[in-house]
Amino acid sequence: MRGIDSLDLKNILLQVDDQGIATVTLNRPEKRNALDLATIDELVDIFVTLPRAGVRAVILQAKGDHFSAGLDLVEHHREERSAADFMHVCLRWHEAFNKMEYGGVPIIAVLKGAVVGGGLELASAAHIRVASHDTYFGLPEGQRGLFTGGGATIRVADLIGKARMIDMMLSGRLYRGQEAVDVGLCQYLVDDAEAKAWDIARAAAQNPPLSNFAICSAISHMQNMSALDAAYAEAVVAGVVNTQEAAKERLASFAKGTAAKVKPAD
Ligand code: 1HE
Repeated sequence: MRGIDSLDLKNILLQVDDQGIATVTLNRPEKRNALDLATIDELVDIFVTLPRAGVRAVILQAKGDHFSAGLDLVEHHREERSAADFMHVCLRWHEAFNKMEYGGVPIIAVLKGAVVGGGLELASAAHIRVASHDTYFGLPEGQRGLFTGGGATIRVADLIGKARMIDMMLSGRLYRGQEAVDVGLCQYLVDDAEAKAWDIARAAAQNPPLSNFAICSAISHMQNMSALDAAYAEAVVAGVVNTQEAAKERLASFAKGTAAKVKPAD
């Protein structure tokens, strides 16, 4: 696929199958997939490239027992960054995560173990989060003498509300299990998160790419707009998507009565 083979990746593994489903695997398990700047650079490169390469869906996962321990604290300590340096680090994180959230390709995160700090910020940039029973979520920035810098004030607050986010940061509270689903940190809690993520990715990949593009970019953009502007933008997007060639056959089969009905299986 276009551009994928030329990517220079060291901390992340990337594969694309014959259905156009990409697997992006964080590969620093010995550092609990802590996010150093090189990894963030690789995420930027990957998520600039995948949508343009025609990928239909992405599985975001990690090697080892933990999804991600967040900011590479050892690198951060070693580099003795100035405020300006770290501001630029954060801007790079935002570049990566915005490319994910607004890129128009469904990203399904497979979560396990620690999903903490910047690891939760990364997971929050995916469109769907699937957790296993050992997954736990935290924002330990306060306890480390830090603050979120990878978009948690936007995305985590959006998922769980500001009161819960503030509580997590002040008290070090961790969420896991059904409670994590109930507060909105993940949408699925299953025994086999990878298998579930693949089921979702394969289902999403059946939708026309233009529909998925709208679902995985327009909704996020519209959340940033006034209701009036969002309604206008929605009409424009629907004008383009709902008249696409790829929808015609599906609509024809519905009109003939041969399309699948929208009903629970049992
Ligand atoms: C790391 C990191 C890291 C592990 N940066 N190297 N995030 C945190 O505060 C979470 C910090 N990490 C932990 O609490 C624990 O490591 C875990 C609970 C995730 C895993 O525990 P465990 O017992 O399996 O592993 P470990 O023995 O603690 O760590 C194994 C190695 O990974 C060790 O390196 P080694 O060279 O001594 O073997 C650790 O140093 C390394 N490691 N986590 C660097 N985070 C944009 S702003 C975002 C701000 C934040 O993300 S703050 C939250 C930071």
